[in-house]
Amino acid sequence: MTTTQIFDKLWNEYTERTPSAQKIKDLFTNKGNTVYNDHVAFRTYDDARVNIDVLATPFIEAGYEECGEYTFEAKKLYAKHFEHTTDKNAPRVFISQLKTNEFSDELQATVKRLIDGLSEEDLNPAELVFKGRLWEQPSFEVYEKLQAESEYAAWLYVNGFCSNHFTVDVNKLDTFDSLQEVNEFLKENGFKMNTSGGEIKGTPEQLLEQSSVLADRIPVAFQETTKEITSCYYEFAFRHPMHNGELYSGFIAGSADKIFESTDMKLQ
Ligand code: OOG
Ligand code: NI
Repeated sequence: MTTTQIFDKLWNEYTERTPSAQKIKDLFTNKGNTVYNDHVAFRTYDDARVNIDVLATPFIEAGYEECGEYTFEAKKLYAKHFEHTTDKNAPRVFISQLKTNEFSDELQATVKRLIDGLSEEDLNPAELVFKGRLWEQPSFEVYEKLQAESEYAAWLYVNGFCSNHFTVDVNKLDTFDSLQEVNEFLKENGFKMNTSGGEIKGTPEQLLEQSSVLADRIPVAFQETTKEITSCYYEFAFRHPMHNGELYSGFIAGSADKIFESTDMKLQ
């Protein structure tokens, strides 16, 4: 698949789960902007059958390479970011994984059981990012046990493999000059921002400023009952130039740590 085909398919699936993202994109477009993506993100468990490197397969095949790695001690996560080697307009890709062996035996057994239940076809690396939840209809009891240890683990149990967020490249918006302006516009239009660690994560000195809306909530049919659970969210990024004049292209672990919380049920 070409880069365009990959991101078109991902966007279609993402906006079905995240109606707010399409609404926000339309608001920008109606004001005369063309919306470009800064990056798209994915989550996974660190099991060798589905880890970051496996999820990265379609991107590597389309010409991406690994560019940076990040560790999140408290949340027990590890992440890598990828960039296209030649197409500078292709969005960056950010993939994180849960360090399962730092959690309870029960959590580790649950994750192993879910992945053991998948077929070879389910596990096709070229397709995994498009597949969503591949395992059992979720159990609310299992969900709550995972959530007690990790919001990320519980979110992934329900939502599966999918683009967790797209990110608007604020530098390329014609009618906005700063992330502050974007945030005010979103709030005027009734969207709720993730305020964990402040509405804007990162500073001009860190060369990357980021904000995000809280994740949408969608009804999930658990085995026991139907509940509204967070799906995905939309992020906004403004990059500053480095000494050589080029825009900074990496991520900031301290900011990312708070952006992850956009899907936390506790913030809703
Ligand atoms: C990823 C959170 C981090 C960023 O841009 O720093 C991130 C996630 O929520 O899966 O996207
Ligand atoms: Ni992001």
